[in-house]
Amino acid sequence: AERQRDRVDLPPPGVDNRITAHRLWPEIDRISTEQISAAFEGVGGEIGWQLFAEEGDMRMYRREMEVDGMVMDPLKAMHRVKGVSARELCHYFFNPRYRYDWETTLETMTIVEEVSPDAMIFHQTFKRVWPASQRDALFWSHVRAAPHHTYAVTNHSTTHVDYPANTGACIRLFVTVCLACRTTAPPGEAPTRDNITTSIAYCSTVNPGGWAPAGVLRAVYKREYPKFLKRFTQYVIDQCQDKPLAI
Ligand code: 6CM
Repeated sequence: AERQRDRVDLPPPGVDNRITAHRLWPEIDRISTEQISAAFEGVGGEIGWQLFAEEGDMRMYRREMEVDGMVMDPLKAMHRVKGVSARELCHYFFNPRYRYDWETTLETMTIVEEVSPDAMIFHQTFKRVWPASQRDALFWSHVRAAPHHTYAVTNHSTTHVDYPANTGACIRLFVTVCLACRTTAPPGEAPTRDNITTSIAYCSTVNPGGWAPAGVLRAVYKREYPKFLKRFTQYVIDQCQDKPLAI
């Protein structure tokens, strides 16, 4: 039954042209569109992107950026995985049921609101990193299909009356994340687990929201982002192994 449920709430195939009336929808739509088109732009010719992690097909770049002494380094990662589809990767990234399985920086996660079947608002607290204060985040998350076997999840900070910032022990951080995935099969062949490759573009910009030592923050990112992307992709490969391909 669990396996069956997994299948039915995969993101819908094809482009979703549904109109929603939620107050956040225009922003969700606009930022998701921007993030998805930026995600697949290369880093090669652009100035300022430095490669900081490389392992197998995974490459991670960052651009050092500080605003008022706070680290805001944009991060961009490219990866390729075989045997799992864009739709499957986005399903496991979006669906909160799996988040504790692969997200190791997480302390707590609460579903604040279900905007629609493909959009939710989450409150999360992260594990504290010495000597900085603990952080939390409140963000909407939206999964969508795009042409050419592309699926993407965009997460972006928002506000909610029930979750005011900086009232407890946590400092509120601000995040914009996009996981964009595109699946290809060899020309003329029908896609199967044995012949598909999915290209992943993961972009993240985190504003720590308050003082945090730059050196510590950069060290945390350098260690945690590669760990996240390797662990997450392996998790999806393991989860999908004995399931029919969802393309
Ligand atoms: O994208 C990732 N996860 C998503 C689902 O949880 C979501 C999360 C975004 C938050 C990213 C913030 C991470 C910062 C964690 C450490 C905070 C400590 C502050 C330290 C001060 C010195 O989009 C995967 C995120 C992987 C992060 C490494």
